[in-house]
Amino acid sequence: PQLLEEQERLIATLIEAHRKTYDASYSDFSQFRPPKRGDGSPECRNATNPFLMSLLNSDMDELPKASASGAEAAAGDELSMLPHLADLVSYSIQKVIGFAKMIPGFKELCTEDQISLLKASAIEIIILRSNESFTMEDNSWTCGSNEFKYQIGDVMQAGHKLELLEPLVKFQVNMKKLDLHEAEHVLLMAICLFSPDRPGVQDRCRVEEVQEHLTETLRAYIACRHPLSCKHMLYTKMVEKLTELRSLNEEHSKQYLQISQDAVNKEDLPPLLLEVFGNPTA
Ligand code: 0VQ
Repeated sequence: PQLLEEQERLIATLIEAHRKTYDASYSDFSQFRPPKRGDGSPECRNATNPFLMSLLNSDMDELPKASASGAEAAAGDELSMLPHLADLVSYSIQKVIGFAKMIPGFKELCTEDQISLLKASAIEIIILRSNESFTMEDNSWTCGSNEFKYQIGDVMQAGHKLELLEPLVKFQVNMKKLDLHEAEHVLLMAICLFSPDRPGVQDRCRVEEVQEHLTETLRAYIACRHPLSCKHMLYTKMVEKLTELRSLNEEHSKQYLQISQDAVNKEDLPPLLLEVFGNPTA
């Protein structure tokens, strides 16, 4: 197969849409509430035994007052990265919405279907687009300075657990290894968005039509643009990534529900996040 002129235009539109909505200088990140990382102090590392810690570290043989010990500081460190990461994800959702609106066929859907597709795919598209900042050098998402370098431990300090983070990092590494062209990267995000089997979608046929057009364009692109040596099975591997994203999405939903219930400061979660991922107190 060869790339039709119309498919070339579609790819150009998607690349343009992504460039307009993904700022690779990450200059907006300083506007989010600041990241707060554990200070690495003994109290912090041993947050589960603050009283034992303080007795072992002093000559006194009396229990310290709860407020004077590391108990509160340590407890206060829980979910310390949540405000920053919640702002980053809320910002990312806004960018994903901007990207979606520029995909041919999205605006033609009714608003209800647009909402259903975005709600269901937002975290998956965020996981995909975040691969651009992910580096296999130290398995981190590096978004400029050290302040905006995110490692597993940072996402754990937002309340997430290894059940999500371990497969998430594996996913990022395997995505990186696919070494996708920008055209393939943006097509995969668009294909992910136009999944007809998401909950609540009314006009499944319209969504499926657009998705098939996107997948046909991806197959044609790989067939004629990707070097012979590495296009072997690439399309299949990309489709497998969509399956992995579903399971990451499911685990994220579970952990997000727990985080949103644990969060003492309800302001930690911006309104857009509550609308997209759910508001347990609503
Ligand atoms: C940071 C997005 C982009 C870039 C870097 C994100 C990064 C996740 C899923 C584990 C964040 C989840 C956050 C929340 O669950 C909570 F509550 F913890 F804050 C939220 F907000 F959803 F509710 C990164 C984080 C996550 C997924 C992938 C990557 C690292 C820059 O490329 C770009 O949009």
